[in-house]
Parts: sequence; C-alpha cells; structure tokens
Amino acid sequence: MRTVKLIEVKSELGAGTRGASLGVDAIKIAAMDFHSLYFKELKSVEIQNENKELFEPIINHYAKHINAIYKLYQRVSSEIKRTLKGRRFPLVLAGDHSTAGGTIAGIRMAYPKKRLGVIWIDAHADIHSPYTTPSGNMHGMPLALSLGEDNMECRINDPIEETVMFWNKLKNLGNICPKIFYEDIFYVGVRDLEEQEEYLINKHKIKRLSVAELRRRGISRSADRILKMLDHCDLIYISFDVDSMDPKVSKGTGTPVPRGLSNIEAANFAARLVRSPKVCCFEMVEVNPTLDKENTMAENAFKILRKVTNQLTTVE
Ligand SMILES: [Mn+2]
Repeated sequence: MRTVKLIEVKSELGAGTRGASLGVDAIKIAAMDFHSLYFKELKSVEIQNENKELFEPIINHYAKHINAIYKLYQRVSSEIKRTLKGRRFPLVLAGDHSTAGGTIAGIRMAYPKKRLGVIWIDAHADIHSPYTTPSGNMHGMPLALSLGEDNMECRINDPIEETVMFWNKLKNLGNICPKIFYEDIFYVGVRDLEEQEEYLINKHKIKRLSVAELRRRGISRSADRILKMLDHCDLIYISFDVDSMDPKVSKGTGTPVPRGLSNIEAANFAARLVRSPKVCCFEMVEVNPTLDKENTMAENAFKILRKVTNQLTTVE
C-alpha cells in the first residue's frame, strides 16, 4: 500500500491549443458529479503556474515559452523530489505533457543513483527537440529533453541563442544528464509520428507496443510483459497522455488521433502496471475541457485515475 499525494500542475505553456490548464479542474468537476470524495480524501498540492506568459509575444519560436517552462520545471522537480523523499507516491495531474520532463527530473533528483524506466502511454512520441520540432510546442519534447537528445541529424530549425541556452538548462536540470536511457523507455499506443521522431525510434530501437498488439496479447499480459522488459530498471515512471485513447472516448484533448485505446482498456492497463512495486510515480495529462462536448474526457480520465489510485492504495 502506498500513500498517494496529488500534485496539480495547471500549466498549458507547452500545448499548441489553449485550454489544457483547465483539465485538472474539469477532473475535479467530474469527481463532484460522481459524488466522489476522492479530492477530499487525498492530500494535494498545487504548483504555481506561469500561464500569464501566454499573453506575451513569442520569442522562442522553436520552443515556445521555454523561459517560463524552465521556471515551472524547477518547481515541479523540487516538489516531486520532496514527495518521494517523504515516502509518498506522487500522482501528477498536469495540463500539457511538457510537465513530464520536470517530473522525470524530480524523480532522478530524489534517486540520483537509480535507473529509471519510463512507460509512455500516448498517441505521440514527444521526442522532438528545438532543432527538429515542426510546431515549437514543448509538449512534444519532454522525452528528448530527459534523454539529453538534440537529434542534430534531423535538424530542420535554427533556434535563437536564448532557446539553446534554456534547452541546455532544462537538459541539465538537477545536474543529471541524461536522466533516462533509450533502452529504458517503453512506448504504448504511439501512432502519430514525425520523421525526425521515427529516426530516433529506429536508431535506438525504442521498445513499443501498438494498440492492436496490446489488444491481441491482452491487457494484463501486455502490462506484465512490459514490466518484465523493464526489469533491469530500479524504478518506473508512467506517463499517461489521454490522447492515447480513441477520439470516440472523447474529443476533449488538444491533439486527438484515431485508433486509440478505449477508456476501459486504458484503465485496466494503467491499473495493472501500477501493481509493480517499482512504479514510483504516475502522471496524467492533456485533458482539455474547452474542446469537449459536456465533460466526457474529464469523466473518463477521473475513472482511470480512481482505478489507478485504488490499486495503489490496496494492500498486497
Ligand atoms: Mn504526449
């Protein structure tokens, strides 16, 4: 049994579509509508955000708002470190997926000598750098940043000096770089890739499981197999982007992609994964209620969250 602490990060600086910072509150509304005491019973802390930066002109075109994201990463990583050191399980509810880089930094800062496995459940690979990004949105960069990867072989952009300075600071946050290794990443449900990302996946033979393979092998068996393939890691972090799910689940996310997981599959899969005592942190991101009809995505996200939390707090 683990003591869960919720870490709320209502930031959307890394997203290209506005509204993801409302995702955490939308999930709370869903809990209220279900008459759940979830947010009353669990201890939580909110990280101060920098969304006011969204009103400022964009200077760093190939890593939008990277200056403010750097500030946010410092706060997120120190809270994650503090939570883990206090023997609590950080369950991160964040706006856009860029936050995950700060979470990974915090885990490594808490355990500088341990090897961290990452299970990335997402429609996207999020492995761009300012040198390769077509959009400049930093929610597409947390894995490259954690790997210390610039991917110069696929360079298409020429970022300004300030961008490069902040990018290097982010990579070196906590004075640990790289924070993770290619052989310790496992992609699940990734199905919308740019060629620069495909290059890295093929070059480093990143492990991955498609939605179809997951279904064919079965949810529980797939989860167990993934955990076994990351058995050489000391700790495991799970990053759950709701766009890993099918747009039929809900359109309430910034970058939906067809042929994703069902909400039931996602819930069963995530809950099975967190049974492993190596799992030290779970993050859920990219719920955007402004794109939704009613509050469907947040309701589905809350059901997944509740199942994962029940599993974590169950005595085994
Ligand atoms: Mn993502």
